[in-house]
Parts: sequence; C-alpha cells; structure tokens
Amino acid sequence: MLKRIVLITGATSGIGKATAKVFAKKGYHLILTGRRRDRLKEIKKNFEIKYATRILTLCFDIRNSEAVKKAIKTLKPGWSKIDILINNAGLASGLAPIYKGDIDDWEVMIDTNLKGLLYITRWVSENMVQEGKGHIINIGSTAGQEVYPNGNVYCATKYAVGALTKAMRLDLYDKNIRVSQIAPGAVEETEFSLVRFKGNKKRASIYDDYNPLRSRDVAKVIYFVASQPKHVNIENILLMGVQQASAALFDKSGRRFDTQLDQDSQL
Ligand code: NDP
Ligand code: 8X3
Repeated sequence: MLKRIVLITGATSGIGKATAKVFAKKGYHLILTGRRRDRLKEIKKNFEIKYATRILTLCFDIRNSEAVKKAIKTLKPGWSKIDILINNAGLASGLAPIYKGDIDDWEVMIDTNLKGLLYITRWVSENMVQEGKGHIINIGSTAGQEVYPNGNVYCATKYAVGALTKAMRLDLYDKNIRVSQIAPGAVEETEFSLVRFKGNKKRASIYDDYNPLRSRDVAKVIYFVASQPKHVNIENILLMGVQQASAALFDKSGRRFDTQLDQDSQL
C-alpha cells in the first residue's frame, strides 16, 4: 500500500515538530518545512532512524511567495501527491497596544500567519483538487475566537485563519477535500513565547504558574482530526488546558498537574 504523505509547515519546533513525531510513529511519510536547515536535518535523521518513515525537508521562508511556489511545484514524483497539509507555521511578534505597536511586527505576523498560509495552500490545494482528495488542517488559536488586550494584530491574523478555514471549506467541500481548524489555547514545549518576546527568557516564562497544553497534546488532536473516516470532516476544534477558560482568563494559582507522571497521555 502506498504510504500517505503529510506536509507540515513550521516543523522545526513546538506543535509542528510534535505533530511530525505523531505522524511518523503512525508510518506516514513527511514533508517538513521551516527556515532552520540544521533543525530540519536533525529531525529527519532522528525520526528516520526511530520510525518507519521517510522524510523530505524543504527549507524556505513561508513569506516568500516564489520560494513556496517553487518548493511545491518542483516536488518529485513520490512526494507530489500530498494527502494532508498542516498549516502550522506562525508566530506572534510583540504584545503592545495598537497606539504603540511596531509596524515591522505587524508585517511579520500578517506575512507569516496569513499570507504564508495562503501561498502554500494555493499550490497544494490545486494538486489536491487534481487528485480528487486531500485534507487541509489549519492551526488557529483561542486568539482567533476572542481578542485579548494588546493581542490586536496577532489575534486578527488568527481570526483570519478561522475565516479562511470556512472559506476553503466552501470552495473544497465538493472536491472531496476536507478542511479543518484546530484552535489551541496556550501551549508550552514550543518557542512561541520566546519568539513573541524576541528572546527575552524572563518575559517569555509565562507558563510557570499554571499548566497550559503541551505541544504533544495538540499533536494528538491534529492526528485525531486527520484519522477520522473519509466521510467525516471535523471543521473546528477549540482546546485549552484546564486552567485556561478563555483567551485571557487563566487560573494562575500554580501548576496543578504533574505532567511527568501523566502516563495516560504519553504518545
Ligand atoms: P514555535 O515557535 O515553536 O514554532 C513555530 C514554527 O513556525 C517554527 O517551526 C518556525 O520555523 C515556523 N515559522 C515561523 N516563521 C516562519 C517563516 N517565516 N517561514 C517558515 N516557517 C516559519 O511555536 P508554536 O509551535 O507554538 O506555533 C505553531 C503554530 O501554533 C503557530 O501558528 C501559532 O500561532 C499557533 N499557536 C500556538 C500557541 C501557543 O501557545 N504556543 C497557541 C495557539 C496557536 P523556523 O523558525 O525554523 O522557520
Ligand atoms: C497563541 C496563544 O494566548 O498567546 O495563539 O494568543 S495566545
């Protein structure tokens, strides 16, 4: 039987890397993308040794429309029929009120979270339509369901991911292509916060007094969505840690669960 192929954008860390691990364990072949070539190389080496998988790495900046097009259009036979596209690459840059926002931060978030997602979806979805099958899974956020103070542009990009998920679904439902959005709350085991605060570890240590989700929790939900029977389309999943109840409401009374001992949820 032909192995199924999943393309995961932003697979060099966090949710993307955890998702790559789940799919590798399940025997999928992976196309992994990101800008950090050394990380891609290392993940390929480790996963191919550990799991029954083959991995193709594509190193490009998702904001570069031509680079994205070239990467997808030049896929060799054996890699070009992508079964699942996981639009995960994304970031927050800064956290500031609108009147103090850094315009470069805004551009980076819009170009990555919104335009980058569109660029890759354009070419992969065209191939999927030709094949008459496929699944596109977009990583949204609680930030795309409710706005929080100073989250303005990041939240707007994630609202747009929600809108595009719906729009893609309308364009693709009669082409046998599934479209889903997974919208997590705060997730640790990622570089999200470090990136948002530009390497400032102190500001980035936002998970000390509550248990957020872990990247592997989200990865398992992504796999669940992808592994439903072919006639089932899960359109939206919103998930948060127990100590988070909305985009801005956290129980910060301390970390309550010993995740090390949480054997049930080990992958
Ligand atoms: P990480 O920072 O750990 O991962 C982000 C990934 O995106 C990296 O692999 C990075 O790769 C890639 N990426 C960023 N910019 C670009 C670019 N210009 N071109 C190509 N790849 C890029 O964060 P997360 O795992 O948390 O983030 C993954 C997704 O999850 C994002 O869309 C984020 O918005 C979303 N999310 C995160 C939450 C959280 O609390 N962590 C909660 C809800 C949603 P590289 O740097 O190598 O290019
Ligand atoms: C990432 C989660 O709460 O930082 O989307 O916006 S949050």
